Amino acid sequence: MRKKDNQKFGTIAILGEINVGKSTLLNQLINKDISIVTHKANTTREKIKGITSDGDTQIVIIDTPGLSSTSLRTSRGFLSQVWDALIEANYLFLVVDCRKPISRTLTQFLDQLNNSIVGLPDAVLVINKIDRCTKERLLVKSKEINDSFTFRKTFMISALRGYGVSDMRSWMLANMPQKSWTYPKSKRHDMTMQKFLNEKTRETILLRIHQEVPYNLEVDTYEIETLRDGNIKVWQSINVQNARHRAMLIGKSGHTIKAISSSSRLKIEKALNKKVHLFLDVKLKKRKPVRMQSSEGLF
Ligand SMILES: Nc1nc2c(ncn2[C@@H]2O[C@H](COP(=O)(O)OP(=O)(O)OP(=O)(O)O)[C@@H](O)[C@H]2O)c(=O)[nH]1
Ligand SMILES: [Mg+2]
Repeated sequence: MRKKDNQKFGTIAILGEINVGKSTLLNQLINKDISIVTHKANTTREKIKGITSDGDTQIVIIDTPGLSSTSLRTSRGFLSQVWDALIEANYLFLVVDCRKPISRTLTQFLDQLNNSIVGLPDAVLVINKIDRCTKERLLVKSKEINDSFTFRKTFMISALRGYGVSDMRSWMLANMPQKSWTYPKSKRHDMTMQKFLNEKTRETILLRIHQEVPYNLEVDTYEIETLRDGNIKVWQSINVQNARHRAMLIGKSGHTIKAISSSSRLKIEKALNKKVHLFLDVKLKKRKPVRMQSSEGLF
């Protein structure tokens, strides 16, 4: 680790509506694919921390589940994820998709931030997907959002293609407070191996299944065995709540589950750089209904 006197350390919470590219941005900023990315809504279900250390500065970046009208109003789990991330953070990076008009959900969220009685981190606006918008559109979008909330800075980027990301990284490095690092330099994320494996298979399912993927689907890695040669055996169950979803995931003569298994295995092998034996089964597991909150606000 660097000499403590010179160290800078800070935390950034990435927030925004579903599907705007928050997880793609996290992966770009830490230069590693830890948060799963798909074209489907609600891909990120729990907050994920990435860590980047550069020179004297260490930054923790928190990816969060996407804001939506339902998540803002009804999901206690979601609210606590957002709340925790905001409390921890020195900066809030609000990501928007340049193609999308400002939604009611975003306006409500910005109002809640504006009216918050709790001290909030400085906000930075990140207009993403600039590879899909004209310059004129970007300027209109920037003005529109800057009129409804005070941002310390606005970035226009393409998280997918990496445009504008190095400027953003330089700004982040220059704006972190003087503070000792929390993690060793080599640490890149806070995920356990089990969670990483769960997420890789969940990503494969989201990308493979063309029908609506059951929202309550969970992947559970219940055993990992390291072999003498360093390779691993992994046992996972995909838990679903009704027989129709189970049949959909297994497919005719087990074709779908075989395809999911082989695709997920290849991804895990590539990420871990070792050979993996993956055993998957699909379980019907009824869970107790989660108690939902009514329209209680975040702040
Ligand atoms: N064209 C383009 N697509 C992008 C860009 N950034 C992300 N995407 C795509 O947008 C989709 C959603 O990306 P994610 O990173 O999963 O979005 P998210 O905000 O984390 O989504 P949730 O976790 O569901 O809230 C994926 O298909 C990405 O490849 C970008 O800069 N340009
Ligand atoms: Mg995400």
